[in-house]
Amino acid sequence: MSIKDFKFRPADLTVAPGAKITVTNNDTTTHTMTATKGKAFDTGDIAPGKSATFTAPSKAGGYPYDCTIHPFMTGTLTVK
Ligand SMILES: [Cu+2]
Repeated sequence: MSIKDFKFRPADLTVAPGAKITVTNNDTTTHTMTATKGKAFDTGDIAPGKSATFTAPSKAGGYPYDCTIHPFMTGTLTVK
């Protein structure tokens, strides 16, 4: 998935448990993709033009996330 214009694309993503997810930041400012509860996943800072990969949780469910730098950037990762 990617980030562009302060939006996660797609914001809502469904993946298999334990899937590897790569996030590419196509903006000109740093972003993160961080689970809002329970530290389920966190890319840390992704600099402009860079990518980060994280592992989806192994437990099925819905995991809301945001960018810790820009909390208005939100989405939900669904594991099933
Ligand atoms: Cu951000």
